[in-house]
Order: sequence, then structure tokens, then C-alpha cells
Amino acid sequence: MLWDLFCRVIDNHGDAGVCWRLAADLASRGEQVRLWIDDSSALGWMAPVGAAGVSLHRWPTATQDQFDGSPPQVVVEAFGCDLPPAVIARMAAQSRPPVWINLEYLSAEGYVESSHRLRSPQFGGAGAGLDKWFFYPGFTIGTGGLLREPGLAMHRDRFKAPPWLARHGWSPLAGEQIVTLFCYDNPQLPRLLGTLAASPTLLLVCPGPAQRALDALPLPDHLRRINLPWLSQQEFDHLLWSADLNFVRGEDSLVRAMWAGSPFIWQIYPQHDQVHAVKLEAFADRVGMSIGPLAASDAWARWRALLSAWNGLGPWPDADSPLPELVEHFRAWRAHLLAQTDLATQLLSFVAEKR
Ligand code: TRH
Repeated sequence: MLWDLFCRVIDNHGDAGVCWRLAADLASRGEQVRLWIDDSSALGWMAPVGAAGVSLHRWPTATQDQFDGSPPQVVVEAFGCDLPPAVIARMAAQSRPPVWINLEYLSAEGYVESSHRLRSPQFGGAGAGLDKWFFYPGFTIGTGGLLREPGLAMHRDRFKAPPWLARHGWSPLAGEQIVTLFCYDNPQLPRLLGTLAASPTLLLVCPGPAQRALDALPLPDHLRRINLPWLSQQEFDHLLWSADLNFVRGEDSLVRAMWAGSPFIWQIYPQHDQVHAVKLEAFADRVGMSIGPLAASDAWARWRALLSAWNGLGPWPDADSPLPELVEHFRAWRAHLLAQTDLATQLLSFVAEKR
């Protein structure tokens, strides 16, 4: 099928990151995808070699000549990005209109299951008479699942971290643990450095706020830092697979840290009205519910305390990093998620059903 996937970059890199991953995933399964994006600059480093079956297009303007070519069978509006009226009018004019899907943000909150697959009939405007469908990614079988391209688990299992790290010049010294850091501005950073320095640590720091903040902070003993360049999405995966602990943020790097199967701490995208606190709690509860008796361990309680503290939602814990005891917990969480159907597979069945 031909898919038109629309993406507006609001801020940061998650909008483009999620859309690119979805486009490439669908294309790897034989679909044709046109990705319409208002700012494709980040794709230069995320996806430098592109992907067979995915073509990139500038966001269509109101009077659109650009929006010619074959009519799509599926239109995905990522994160409620508001399609231009010309695009909607064209959908309405198709003798068999495309399946129109609004792909939502990822959340573990309860409303996701009840809102997933809901129909939104369009009563007015250029799309009057069309249906738009809500599609929610998520962590339970009642949701649209998570992006997980075919072969991911196999690639992850076969990956050998030491040669990959050596090739980049990022090998740890004997006895060092590897911690990656991808975060927003975070006033807790000095405290984190103190916690990490309890054991010898190589901190691999992603571009952005983390590097800027660390430039101005003294590094405690036992901590070594290397600033990384922007990596392609594939190399970013390799980075996460190479580490003992990953600090991730937003949406897409969180999912990739979960597939890495190593302990991680998530910095949630902060919102002014504090709704992110509820969202973070729902996520931590969901993981806890899925890992059975492991959630009753002291290490798990310390992980939750560190997660809250890193997000500025709780006091900084005095205890040591719970890292060494958490590997089993995150393997169990990944196993739980691997048993669910991935997002692209679910989208394909949904479209087949609606067509
Ligand atoms: O950049 P983000 O903070 O994006 C956020 C979230 O999506 C958030 O939910 C949304 O509301 C906001 O944007 C607008 O974090 P995220 O989602 O992890 O996206 C980063 C992308 O960048 C992801 O696809 C991974 C990719 N990446 C690389 O490919 N190479 C790199 O070196 C790094 C650090 C990231």
C-alpha cells in the first residue's frame, strides 16, 4: 500500500524520530511510505542513508501543487499534527478514501486502552463525512503496542559491544561501568554525578543539554566523560546496547532503552501543568505490575526513588545506585513487551480491517 505519513516537528527530536522509525519499519515490510515533514534537518544524522521504500517530502502548503502523485491508501497524522486542508480535501475526493489514522503519543495511563481504535467522524470542513481513527501506542495488549521492527531482537542478541566501542574509541577502562546520558536540562545532574561516582564510570554523553551542563561542572573522581556526536538511529541503538545503564528521555529513546534490556532511567518530557508526573507514575506502575515478584525487591524501590528524583518529583535518594541488582528486572520487562504485537503489525491489521 501507499502510506502518507505527516509529521510536524514541535520541539526536540522525538517527532521526527518516531515518524522515521515507523516509516522505515513499514517500508521494510514492503509498504511504500511518503514522509511529509516540516523540518527534516535531524533526519540528516538520524537516517543518513535513508531507507528503501521511504521518500521524503516537504510539508504541503495551503495551495498545494506538490501534493500530486498517486492517491494514498493510508494517511497517518502523527501526534495530531493537523493536516493541511488541501490534503484533507484530496482525501475526501478519492473514490475510495484512505484510512485516516491519528497516531498518538505514548503513555501508560489508563485512558490509552479506552481511547485506542476510537472513531472520530468528521462533521465539517474539508473532511466532512470522513472518519479519523485514534491509534495509541502502549505497553499492554489493549493498545497499539510499540515500534519494534522485524529482526530487532536477533540483532540485539548478536551484537558485540566491545569491538563496537573500540571502533569508536569509547572503550571503558578495566572495571568501569558504562553509563549513557541523553537528557533535557536537569538540575539534578550534579547529584547524579555524585551517585554514579560511587563506582568507576565511563559516562558517554549525547549532544544537547547534557554536554552543555557538564562543560560547566567539575567531574568527581572515578568519573570519566566522553562527548558523543549525534549518531544515526541504528548507531544510537548500538550505544544503548553497549551500556550498563542508560539515561533516556522523551518517547523514542525510552522505547529503544527498553529493547536494549539493560537498566534505564527515563527523563519524561516536562509539561507546565505537571501532567508528566501522573504519566511517569503510570509508567513506573506499569513496569512494576509486569515484572512480578521482582517489583517487591529493595532494588526496585530504589530504582523508583531514583526515577522520581531524576525527574525532580522526589528527594534525591541517599542509597547507592541500584544498578547492579536491576538487570533481571529489565530483562523481565523486555520479555513482557516482546510478547506483545508490535505497532507496525497492529497498524497493518487495523488498516486491513478498515479497508
Ligand atoms: O528528543 P526527544 O526529547 O523528543 C521528545 C519526545 O518525543 C516527547 O515525547 C515529545 O513530546 C517531544 O519530543 C516533542 O526524545 P526522543 O523521543 O527520545 O527522540 C530522540 C530521537 O533521536 C530518537 O529517535 C533517538 C534519536 N537519536 C539518534 O538517532 N541519535 C542520537 O545520537 C540521539 C542522542 C538520539
